Amino acid sequence: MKLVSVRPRLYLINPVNPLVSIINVEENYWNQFRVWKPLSLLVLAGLTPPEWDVTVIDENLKLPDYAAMPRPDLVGVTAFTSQANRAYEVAAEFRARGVPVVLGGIHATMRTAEALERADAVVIGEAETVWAQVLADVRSGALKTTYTGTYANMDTVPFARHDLLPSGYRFGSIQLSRGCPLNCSFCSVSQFNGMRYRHRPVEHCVDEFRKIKEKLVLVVDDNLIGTSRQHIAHAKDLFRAMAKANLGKKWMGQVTINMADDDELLELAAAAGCFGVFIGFESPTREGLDEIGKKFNVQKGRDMRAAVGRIQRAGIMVAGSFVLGLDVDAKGIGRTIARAGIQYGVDLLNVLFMTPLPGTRLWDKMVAEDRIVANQFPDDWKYYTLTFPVANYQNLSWAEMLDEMNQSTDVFYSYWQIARRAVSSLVTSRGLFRPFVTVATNFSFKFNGRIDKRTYQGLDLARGPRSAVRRPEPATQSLIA
Ligand code: B12
Ligand code: SF4
Repeated sequence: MKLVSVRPRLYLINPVNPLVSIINVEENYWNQFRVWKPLSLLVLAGLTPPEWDVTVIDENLKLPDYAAMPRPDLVGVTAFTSQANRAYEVAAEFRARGVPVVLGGIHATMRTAEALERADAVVIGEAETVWAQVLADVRSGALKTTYTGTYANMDTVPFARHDLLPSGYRFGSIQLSRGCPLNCSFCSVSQFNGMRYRHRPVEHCVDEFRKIKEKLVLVVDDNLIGTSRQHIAHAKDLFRAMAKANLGKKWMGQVTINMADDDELLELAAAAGCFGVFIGFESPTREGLDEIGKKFNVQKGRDMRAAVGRIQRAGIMVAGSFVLGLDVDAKGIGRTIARAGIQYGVDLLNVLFMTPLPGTRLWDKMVAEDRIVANQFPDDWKYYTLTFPVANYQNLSWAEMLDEMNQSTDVFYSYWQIARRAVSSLVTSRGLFRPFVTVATNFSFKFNGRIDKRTYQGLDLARGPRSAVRRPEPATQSLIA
């Protein structure tokens, strides 16, 4: 049926994960320092022609009463895998009222058939090349079931509509590049955005930064500096332009450890407003890195502690991320990871369970080996937050996985370690901002660990393997210095 409204109404919805809210402020005061704006829908809104009346809804802030809201003409729902079943509930609610629903984003792309059973249309891949067509087809009453977006030309990525969400977010967000060549086994970025870095023009980046109201910004790029000399040169140009524009923002981003190798890069990043970086160390052992395929981290002669120290001396805090539950991981890995985090000197430790997400190399391997245990889909997608065990792990039962996770939190986030980190960042930083952020985020992670422990009590451990298929002799583990 054709849409005759002159100003059709579009709702763009970011569904909440029912188990783990990204920003559970009621249960953990410190989480308010980690409240970021969802970017995909703001970009989609930027791609939407002006005749559409667009409302962006983030269920993480508050669950709306959709029935009490004006009936939209079209609903677009995004979802990471962990949000998929809530996305389907939202879709069902609107479809029951006769409103067409389009699903898009990483999960709908990787599980298109599943999404198509629950929506009128699915946008596969990046939306820049197809969204205008979807809207035109809705208007002419000729919506197709699938639209496949190709990798966007980064000159055509619109400015995100930062004005569309209410205030209340501690962090604004922005994307300056897409893609990653490293293709780690558990990650879907190389599959979804491609193995080549695509950069937005530097002047677009600077101009869009200016449009963000929040003083703190999350740069969502998967690796802001890249891995080759050419990428680093681009990053320097970008940081120079940002510093020159005097944006008055403090931002954090994701990088690889090679950032520490270039003093000029570090200085420029700090001058551009960088106060923190998130680095995927992934595993404290060489065998773990081999398993994941992140050989980049095992470069000869790399001293992780010295590298982290160099970044911190530039005034930039370092959050380290590790994966727990690799095939080479055995009992004691939780403490080993915590000790590696302490030894490297990171300001923050983020430990996640190895989780086969659809579309990754790990998913293909675990499906082939019949190791996926939480497999009642779509309902079980809610466990795919990387904070629940979902598969059959080689050397650890589910109860042991939870125990290892709790141990890593208890060791790294003991009050003594938090106090030690606060003092160390006071001594090495140029001002109070970094020490404050260190303490706030440390408490956020510490108390989220407690919430997780409670959530685990609701997990049906009997579903998981009680004892894992242990290998006769766990391989000797060589720790990365
Ligand atoms: C920023 C980010 C976060 C932020 C989210 C902030 C927020 N409020 O949204 C935070 C830190 C909170 C986060 C959390 C998690 N994240 Co995260 N995150 C990202 C990251 C780095 C960037 C996302 C982004 O903003 N991209 C920029 C936008 C513009 O791109 P996009 O989302 O792809 O959107 C485009 C298209 O997909 C499409 N599209 C998207 N939605 C829709 C909807 C419609 C209707 C249409 C038509 C099109 C469309 O159009 C957009 C323009 O082309 C991605 C990696 C990546 N490169 O995307 C990982 C990523 C999305 N995260 C991932 C994961 C696993 C998680 C966690 C589950 C675990 C974790 N890492 O801690 C949690 C979620 C916890 C929970 N409770 O559910 C995975 C998801 C994989 C999957 N299959 O689900 C990713 C892909 C990274 C990876 N390693 O694989 N994340
Ligand atoms: S985990 Fe990071 S480095 Fe590895 S493929 Fe994903 S984005 Fe790239």
